[in-house]
Amino acid sequence: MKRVLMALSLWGLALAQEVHRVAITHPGGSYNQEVAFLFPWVYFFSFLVFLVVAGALAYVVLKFRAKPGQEGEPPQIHGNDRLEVIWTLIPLAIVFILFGLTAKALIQVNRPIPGAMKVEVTGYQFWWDFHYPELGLRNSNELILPAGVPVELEITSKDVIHSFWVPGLSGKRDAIPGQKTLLRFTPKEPGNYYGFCAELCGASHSRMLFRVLVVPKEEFDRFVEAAKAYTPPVADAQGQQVFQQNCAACHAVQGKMPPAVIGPELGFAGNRTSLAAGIVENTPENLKAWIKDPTALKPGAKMPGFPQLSEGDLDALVRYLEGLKVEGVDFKALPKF
Ligand code: HEC
Ligand SMILES: [Cu+2]
Repeated sequence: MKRVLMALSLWGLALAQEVHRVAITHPGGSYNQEVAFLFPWVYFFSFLVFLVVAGALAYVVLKFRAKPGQEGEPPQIHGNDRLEVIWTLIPLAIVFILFGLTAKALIQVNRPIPGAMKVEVTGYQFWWDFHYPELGLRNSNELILPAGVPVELEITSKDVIHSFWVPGLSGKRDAIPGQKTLLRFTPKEPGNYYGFCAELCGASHSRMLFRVLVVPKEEFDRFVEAAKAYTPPVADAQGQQVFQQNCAACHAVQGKMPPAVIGPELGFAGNRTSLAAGIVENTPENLKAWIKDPTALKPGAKMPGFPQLSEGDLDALVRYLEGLKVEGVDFKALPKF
């Protein structure tokens, strides 16, 4: 009884948590619109094949079953040329139709889009870096994109093989060290899309998530303008000092690409909807817990814990980090996909 109650309360807890809507068929962008177009065709032919095969089986079983009073072997049938030609040609036609439709979709999703915005995506154990070379901006773990504008992602890795996957927007692409793979799509529907690392990459592979924030074009432009003119605000002077002493060796707060990268960019930490590569909501409590002991949230994370910092220093640090943001944009209200 106790066990049942415990299982039920765990289940309730899971329900109360945010439900991840990982919709592969959600046509949130051009790539998934192609995929969503293919799905009904594949289902239609699968269902047709099932009906014909199951129907033929049922027919044969009924028609040729042993009847009362029947003795010995029934008459034997050895082949039927016309039938054999038919059941070869029809499946062949189905394969060709599916091949044609798939080839069309593949060509469509891989076609270069003129005027696409470039973003360099780099995978690290266990987080993602997003650099906009044309804009001179950088953000980590949350890729901000304007709705209706085509993008070209140049994906790579700095350590092991990862894989970039946003089910609501596009297919997967491997992130391979020393190699660039391209992924192109046009995000259409504004939203907060869940992203995943889809290649086993170490102890916290399952916690190597991220978000893609698709925002209306005007909001994106406003963000870019403010981000270009960004000087990291100092919401708490003591917090800034603690940061300089303990964190600045690994983290930058300028929103730009530093020459050597160790940890995620924290320039727009206050604008983030999530923390630590999309694993928890961006709240002061979660931020504090992360700084104290990152590996409690993410085993194997390559950031040391800071249990030695006093409560006062930690709170000041959190106020400083949450203050690192550009004003006038709100990403937390975006619907989640
Ligand atoms: C030795 C380098 C190093 C130091 C020092 C360091 N970090 Fe980190 N930090 C990292 C790495 C690496 C990650 C990414 C971990 C992961 O997600 O797997 C990270 C992640 C984070 C994140 C989550 C980032 C995100 O995009 O959500 C925050 C917040 C953070 N660090 C804050 C701090 C603060 C505050 C300090 C100082 C008290 C600090 N870090 C010190 C390397 C470091
Ligand atoms: Cu990974």
